[in-house]
Amino acid sequence: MILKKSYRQNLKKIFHLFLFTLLFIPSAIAQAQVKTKISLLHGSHREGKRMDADMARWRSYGLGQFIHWGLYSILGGKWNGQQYNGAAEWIRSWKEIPKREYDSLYLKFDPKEFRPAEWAAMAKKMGVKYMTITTKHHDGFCLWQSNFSTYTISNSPYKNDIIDPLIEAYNKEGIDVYLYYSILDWHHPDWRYDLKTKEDSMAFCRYKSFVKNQLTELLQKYPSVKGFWFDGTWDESWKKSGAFSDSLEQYLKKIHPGLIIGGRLRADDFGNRHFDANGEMMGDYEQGWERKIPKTYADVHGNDWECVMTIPENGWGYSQKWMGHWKTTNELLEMMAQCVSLGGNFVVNFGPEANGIFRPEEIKTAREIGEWMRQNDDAIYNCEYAGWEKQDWGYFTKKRNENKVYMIICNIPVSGSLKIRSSAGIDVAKAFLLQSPEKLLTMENIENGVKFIYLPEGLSFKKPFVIELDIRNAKQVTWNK
Ligand code: FHN
Repeated sequence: MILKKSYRQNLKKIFHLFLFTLLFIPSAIAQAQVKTKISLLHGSHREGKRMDADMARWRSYGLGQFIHWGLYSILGGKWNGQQYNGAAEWIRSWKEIPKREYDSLYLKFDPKEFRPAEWAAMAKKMGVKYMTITTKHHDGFCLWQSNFSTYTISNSPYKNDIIDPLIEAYNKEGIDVYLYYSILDWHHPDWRYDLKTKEDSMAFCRYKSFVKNQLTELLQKYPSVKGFWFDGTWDESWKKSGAFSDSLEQYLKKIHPGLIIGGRLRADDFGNRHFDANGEMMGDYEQGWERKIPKTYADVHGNDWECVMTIPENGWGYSQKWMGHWKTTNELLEMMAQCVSLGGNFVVNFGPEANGIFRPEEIKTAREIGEWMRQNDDAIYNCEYAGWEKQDWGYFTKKRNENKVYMIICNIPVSGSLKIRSSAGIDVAKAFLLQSPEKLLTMENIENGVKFIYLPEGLSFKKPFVIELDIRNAKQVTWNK
């Protein structure tokens, strides 16, 4: 009986030990794993955001313009009467089109209607603060007179540099210019998708020198550019070139202080892109938000970020036929509000025709966004995440370093009152429609920072509209990992 009791006690002890192991060891291992950083030579080199003046300027833009223009614009998504179903600028990769024929299109590139000053004036009226132009897309054709390639605008019937007058015109309007550059190059003989042989590695080595030469040339020719927008960095050859991409970024920033480069350029020691093996962002801002927008602030990990958006469903270069759903101006305005409310910039893409003319739908979109911006840009420029709980009527933005929060309203509740819940300790002194600052809106305190703001009776609206809240004790939102 005694033996039996101690046996039972032992069994109990073993069971408790087993339970303890089951419950605590995995979490202890997980904790240890979280804390152990993988040692990387070519991972992220910075903790937190870049805090210099150039980056502060980038952060304040709110709205940008992307332009995809090149040889693909001549075809507009059609070859031999057949419609290509992919993005128009990818048509060269379509099996139907003989590569030699696509690569001869430069002999037809002659944009007689290209008026850089008109492009810049349209962008200015739209309210954009920065513009990114494709200097070389995946097809390899260069819109500038590069000394490192013969596949350039110099050998087209047009002959003249596209990039130089464009930068001049945009800068004249006070708009910063960024240069898109595709690492992937379908035309260059030394481009490789992967490095499987010694020959591949030698060719790709030459290709990397070519890239470095071209980028140096771009910075020397156009010293006012603010940054590069890299693309086409997903192939194995580039992912295996982490050390090179790291040294390239450092070199470019050394020869052009203040230069801004997003997270798409680099690969780490293991070929990870955007974020290194420790989950840290590489580059100056998150560049993964293409045709999608984060839903919450947690989705952007406290990083700077930008969203690039097409007006049609997909397709960046000119397409004779726009496919899928075309976003209305109101949809784009709401997307911009969402981006700025989460601390990001919103960039709308344009794909002009090969002759240099924008399609009517794009001209209309630019005009309508501009009309809205002229009345409401206070809620967009130099604004950030407010840190307030999102409500169904729309989005909060907050002016950086000021006691101003904006409500960008996209849906009015049937009650006609808008609920807000400010962060703890913040008081709302007054609320008014941005369009009529003299008429204060009635507010009702409910509980714990919850308020209702009553809209004037009979208010009707066809576009998002803005309420400004003048607040006390504004706080800077900080991100804790
Ligand atoms: O393949 C390209 C595409 O053509 C376009 O340039 C977009 C713009 O963000 N980037 C690539 C896909 O990520």
